[in-house]
Amino acid sequence: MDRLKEKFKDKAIALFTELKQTRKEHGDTKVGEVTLAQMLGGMRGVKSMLYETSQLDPFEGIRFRGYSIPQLRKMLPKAPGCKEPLPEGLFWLILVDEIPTEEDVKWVTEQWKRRSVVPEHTFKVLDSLPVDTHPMTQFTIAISSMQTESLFARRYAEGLNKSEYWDPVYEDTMNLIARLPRVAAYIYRRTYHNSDHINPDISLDWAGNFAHMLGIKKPGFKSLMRLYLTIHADHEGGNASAHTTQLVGSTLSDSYLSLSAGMDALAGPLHGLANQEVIKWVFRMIDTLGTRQPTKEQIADYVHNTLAAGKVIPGYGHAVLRQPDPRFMAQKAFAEEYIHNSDIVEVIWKIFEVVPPILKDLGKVKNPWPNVDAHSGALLVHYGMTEYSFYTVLFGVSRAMGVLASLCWARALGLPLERPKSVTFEWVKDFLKEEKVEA
Ligand code: HAX
Repeated sequence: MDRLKEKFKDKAIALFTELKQTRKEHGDTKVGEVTLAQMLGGMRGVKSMLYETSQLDPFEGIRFRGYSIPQLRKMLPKAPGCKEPLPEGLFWLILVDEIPTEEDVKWVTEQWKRRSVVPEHTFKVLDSLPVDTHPMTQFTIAISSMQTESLFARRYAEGLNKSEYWDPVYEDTMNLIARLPRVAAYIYRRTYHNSDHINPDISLDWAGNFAHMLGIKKPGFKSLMRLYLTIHADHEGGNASAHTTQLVGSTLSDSYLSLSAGMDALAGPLHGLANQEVIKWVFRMIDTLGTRQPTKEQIADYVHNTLAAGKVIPGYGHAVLRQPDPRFMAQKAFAEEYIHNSDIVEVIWKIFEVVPPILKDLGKVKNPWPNVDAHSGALLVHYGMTEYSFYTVLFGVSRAMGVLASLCWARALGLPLERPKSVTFEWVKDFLKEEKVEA
């Protein structure tokens, strides 16, 4: 058994035992009340999932196993000559709740290299799709197509003891994460670069090699990818991509099918697709105004027009956060350090000054601040990746680490099939009339 798996097994057995005992002793304890507003309002704040790898505070933002993004930018091991953390280290941390050593991270890099061979039929499946198929659609199809390799599906069909479910889920997870950069780079090169594919560079780390296969050569892009893939990985369990992965996984669908479903959720414009929507909106604004250096007044007018047209301002607002997203702030800090005199970055920073007061004035927006997606596109444009329909795939490659590490935990803890109760509006009206609890 490999060292990460051994460590995971020890921690999982301990937590499984404790969880079982806690449920036995405190199973009837209430952890919250569900109001009608929550039921009709997308279940905001309803505590109904166990999710180990990260937790979101409305004001502090995300903590991965208790560590904030600024802490992790300092503490996680780095590639030689790079100041940004290696995503391999984040994966180790969220899976086994320990800050990895340099040696641990090198080990993950090596493992993912060894496991990175994509089945030939996945490339054939991709090549059979119209080249203008949205990259997120190509991505989910590619992930599903690799399901032929699922060890969990094979071992389950052979008759697997449920105490061992976590083991092939771990193997599928490691294999799948290892292969995603190659799959994503293949989609990028076939869609925008006439299928002029670039072979992997096995001397590089996971994110560095991904940057290399994408073919973006501007210095600093590898550093950006390391940061980008670290900070997008996880955002506790209730967000749509994490929750979908967990829900589908709870049926004992394997890592491939669960992740593919999670990526379908990420592809919605209120979730991960917002990163493409932001830059699309900014490009349109620049075109409409006829300048790459709009004034704050011009931006404010454009924002008012967008709202008047019944649209949202992409990249602003959040279902949980009530402060500027620390993932936005980390990208801003990166730009302040490495990017100077970029019109597109300057526009993003002006929008950051202009939009919050306007959204606050609407009186209904609970969080007027930018989220992760408000900044990422400008960084990518700066390094030369202007094909914004691809941006959510980058998010997806990163998000796979969080949701799949959590899937390992879900199987190790024996979490059951998810099956909440739904009611009809007729039931709601009867309930309110009689204030009677459903039998
Ligand atoms: N622009 C305009 N109106 C907004 C808004 C925005 N950015 N954010 C919220 N609102 C509106 C809502 O549409 C809602 O209006 P109605 O009552 O008329 O329906 C009202 O304000 C209250 O919404 P809320 O409670 O503040 O926000 P929700 O929890 O319902 O929704 C969203 C959270 C992220 C979906 C929302 O803020 C939004 O649509 N933002 C723009 C899209 C976006 O950036 N999505 C990415 C979010 C982060 C993420 O998942 N990244 O992957």
